[in-house]
Amino acid sequence: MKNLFSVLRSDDVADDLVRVIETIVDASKEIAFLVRQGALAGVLGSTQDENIQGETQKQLDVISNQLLKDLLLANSAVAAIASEEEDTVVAGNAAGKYLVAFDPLDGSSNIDINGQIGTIFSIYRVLDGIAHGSEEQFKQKGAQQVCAGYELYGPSTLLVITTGKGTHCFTLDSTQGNFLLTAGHIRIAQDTQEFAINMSNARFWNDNMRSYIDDLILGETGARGKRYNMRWNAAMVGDVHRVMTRGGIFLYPSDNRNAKQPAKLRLLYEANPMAMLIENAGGKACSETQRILDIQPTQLHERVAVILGSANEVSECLGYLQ
Ligand code: AFP
Repeated sequence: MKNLFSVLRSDDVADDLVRVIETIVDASKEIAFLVRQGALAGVLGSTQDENIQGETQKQLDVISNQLLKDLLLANSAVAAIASEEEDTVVAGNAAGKYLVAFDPLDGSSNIDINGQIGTIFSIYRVLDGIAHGSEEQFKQKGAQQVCAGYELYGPSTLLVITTGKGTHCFTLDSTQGNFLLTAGHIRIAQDTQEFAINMSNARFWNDNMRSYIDDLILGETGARGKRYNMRWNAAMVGDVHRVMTRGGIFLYPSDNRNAKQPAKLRLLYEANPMAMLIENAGGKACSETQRILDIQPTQLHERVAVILGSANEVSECLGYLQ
């Protein structure tokens, strides 16, 4: 079976970018070990601190963030990092060519229940003529990413990654410590009968989104004429991986719970990397108004509505919204 680095080389990925990916993979192996040890490693439970998102940090959020931050900033190819758990950008080597944005542990509410959790990452090239280590460096459209991926810490530890030449899935062979190719050039089914959304927010959605979801629930008795099933992992990595594996549509729409914060998911280190992965697997990834990879970021931690997955189903949903 091919390993990660032979696939990256066959995709002509530059050596210094391979080194950055290798650093992320090394950190994720450490995180995977700690996740598997759970209570035995003393990594469960919450800290007394809140992050810039206003969320109470779990111990594993802090540990995962520190691992990725330390290893990436020690890599001379990395000019700066941005993290869900960091208030602002952390500068690295001024001569570095790459920027890395990441959610060190996505699905934190699943940590203490032994649920699916993961790491999401996104890599850009440094922009010339913009201050080293500035937030401006990270305000690049998702279409500018040179690499995106997630690690899923589930029954097996998976790495799903794209450098723009298809989306590939690797499984960690824990006997040797290598990620081996287990699904190359993933193709997401264009149609689906499975949707993922947090239904408890239904009363806060706009009418068009409610109408779309109502028709999914009506199934063969309603406008869509076919039955739909529902899943909700409460961890984007788990829901997106199910979509990668058997199709589906994942939605976190805007809602009116908090007028100052209508969307929940973060653009830089959740929506953009997942959008690049989904599009490279033949799927579609949009906000409620446009292609996610075309969005021009204005703030480091900005949030965006997310509708992604099987291309035809995403188009159907957008038809209700427009
Ligand atoms: P946490 O990392 O705080 O658990 O949030 C996970 C997440 O950002 C994303 O991974 C999930 O899809 C979504 O939030 C779950 O949100 P709800 O808890 O509102 O369902």
